[in-house]
Amino acid sequence: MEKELTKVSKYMSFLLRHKPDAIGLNLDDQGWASIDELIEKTTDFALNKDLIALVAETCEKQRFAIDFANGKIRANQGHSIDVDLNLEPITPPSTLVHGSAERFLESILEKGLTKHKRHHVHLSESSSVAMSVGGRYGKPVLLEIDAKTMYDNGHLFYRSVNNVWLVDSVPPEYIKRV
Ligand code: HQG
Repeated sequence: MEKELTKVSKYMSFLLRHKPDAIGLNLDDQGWASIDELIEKTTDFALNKDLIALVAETCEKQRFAIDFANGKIRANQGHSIDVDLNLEPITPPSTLVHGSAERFLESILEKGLTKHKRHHVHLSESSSVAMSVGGRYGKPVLLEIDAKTMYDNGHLFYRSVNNVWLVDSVPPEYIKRV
């Protein structure tokens, strides 16, 4: 069952964050898709409402939000396509962390953290989460971000509903390897 849930979670992340066009799924400006349409247009395997709700509910990182009243679903963050999540800037804790891989370190300490294809650079309050995020790309390294000084210097911080901290970039002077 867990394998099935992971498969569906990855599939929905791919569609709702990056490529709804892969199955001709319509997303509105805020990234919401109709659950009925998602089910109807999924032909590779059998998808149903209970499975979608179970994935959204059990997903450890709370990647999805479901609007039951309107029968819609969206990804909480991590998009590469243009969607407006209506996030308001908020004050960050004094430090945040980012997990990356050893092989990216030189470039990061030179250029800072950049968002690549995503909308934001993703930061966390949890070192263990950051280490597992970094470990996806190789030997993980933990970077401490001086969020307070960044904020005091005018950088905007946002927090997704699933507690991922989001910034446009992190210049190198705010980054320290732990
Ligand atoms: C690195 C997961 C070289 C950066 C997580 C990272 C997260 C640089 C990689 C979410 C760099 C980008 C996002 C620079 C940044 N030079 N490398 N100047 N600046 N990098 O996947 O933060 O499981 O786009 O350190 O929980 O790893 O998908 O970003 O290693 O919230 O729900 O370039 O993905 O969520 O990789 O992960 P990503 P990320 P999900």
